[in-house]
Amino acid sequence: MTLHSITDTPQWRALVTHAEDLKGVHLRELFAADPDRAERFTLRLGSLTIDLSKQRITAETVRLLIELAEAAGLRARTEAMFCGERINSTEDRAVLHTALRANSTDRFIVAGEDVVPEVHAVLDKMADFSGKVRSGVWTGSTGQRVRTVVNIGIGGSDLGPLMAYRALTPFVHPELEVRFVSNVDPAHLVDATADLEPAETLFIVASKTFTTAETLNNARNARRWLVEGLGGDPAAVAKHFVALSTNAAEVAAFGIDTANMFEFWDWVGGRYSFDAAIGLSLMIAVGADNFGQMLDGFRTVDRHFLTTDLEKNVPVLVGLIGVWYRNFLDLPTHAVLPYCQHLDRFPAYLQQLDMESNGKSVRLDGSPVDYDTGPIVWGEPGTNGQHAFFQLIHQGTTVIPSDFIGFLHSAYDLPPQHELLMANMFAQAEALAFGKTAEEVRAAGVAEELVAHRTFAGNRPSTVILADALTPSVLGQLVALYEHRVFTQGTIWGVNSFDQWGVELGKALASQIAEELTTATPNPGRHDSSTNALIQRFLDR
Ligand code: G6Q
Repeated sequence: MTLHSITDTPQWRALVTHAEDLKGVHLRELFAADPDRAERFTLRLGSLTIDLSKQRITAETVRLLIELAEAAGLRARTEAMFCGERINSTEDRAVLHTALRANSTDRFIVAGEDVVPEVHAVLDKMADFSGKVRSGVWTGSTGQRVRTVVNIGIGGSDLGPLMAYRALTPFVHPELEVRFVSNVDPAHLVDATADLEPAETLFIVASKTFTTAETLNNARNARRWLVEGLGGDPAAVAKHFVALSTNAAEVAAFGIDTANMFEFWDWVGGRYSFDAAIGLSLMIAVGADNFGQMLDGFRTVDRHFLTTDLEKNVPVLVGLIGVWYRNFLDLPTHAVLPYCQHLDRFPAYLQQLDMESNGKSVRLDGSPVDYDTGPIVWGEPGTNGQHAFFQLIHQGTTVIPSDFIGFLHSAYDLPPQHELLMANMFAQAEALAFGKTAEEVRAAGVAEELVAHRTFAGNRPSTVILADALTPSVLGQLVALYEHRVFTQGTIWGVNSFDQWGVELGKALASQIAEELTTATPNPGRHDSSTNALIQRFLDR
């Protein structure tokens, strides 16, 4: 049975009409018409304050978007996710990353079994191991304590822990460092280990499937580096390698004792997995208490998302505003601009979360969509971006809805730099929304021939997210907010946000050519003339 397209619904059509009405309306007019606009469109969720007032929306826009969400069955699909239904239909899996941050009294059922006890058993095992590494009780094969942890993983087994480790830098154990190796480019592993002592190094091989070529190749070469560096005894591996995986057989085949394996489950997607075992490097760095506070932050937002009316539901509202821009105002990209150096990898993390989840062209039943789906997500921390691509955000021909994320307090006391940072953030959001008219430019005494160049149209929308400080809990809240935003949008678009066949394709594609390159036996019958020439050029090197 082919599903009706969401574009056929009266709710969608009402939004098309509404967009026509609102297209010519400037944020200057919306603010002038409603002195309470900032208050009206500012929401609170846990420790987060979310100011949506500089979005190109009215109360009517929100009302119509919520009707669309209801027509798309958002409430029912949310409940289905939390109830452990197999909503990842193309892989026939439940989607229960929310169970990873459950309280021990919560129940999350997969195939008739409550998974919370298992989740807590793994968290306890992680806490025990992390504590031993942090205190020096866990030593390497020569009895020396671990100084550096190297996480070897890619995609979902890299971006989450890497982003969170950097975000929580002030919470990291002063005598420990975590490095992340993901790329199969030998430079990544070689550079990351160049100045390390094998005796003081712990490798964490993070791979849900334990079959990912990049990770296994890096892990094999890391093992060689370790064993050679420790006098050639392979027994050293047991004290220097642990695994994070769902695949015990492959972990054992690699030579890691499964007693040193931290398990997760097929109902956790890679990009949703750093609050489970994939976060082990993070837990070692910041300790189990901070990790637990991060999980509390996630849970705060999960509960809000599951139980709050759509009208006041923050992930739902920010998700719907994204749909509004993508489908009704035809804006193809979304920028995430943290004014916080510790969130420097947050945009990259969100790129995977969002683009891998909603970068889809068919609906759940396999029929093609007749509307746009996931936007291009990108960004960099401010103020750096201001000196680079912000020019296009201010004056380019593509309007880019942006999220500004900032904190009232810095982790470091270095006056007046934090004030300056935040002043920039507030000023950017203000300038994007209100712009500068030609009259204002002239009034400032600008020469007539420069007036057009120095005029800013404004009406460029943004969300401002503020929190007191970037604590573990706040980080969990932020990530969960974006996770459920992505879910909301995927539900409106009727796509499966939990598969990634494009990634699987990438994994398969390279293997044929890799064989030709490593064995120096080209197989021209397999490829086009361009690919054959490239392969030959490589083999002739
Ligand atoms: C995430 C994706 C993908 C995956 C990597 C690594 O949702 O599935 O990014 O995380 O391809 O896979 P493994 O963890 O299995 O090595």
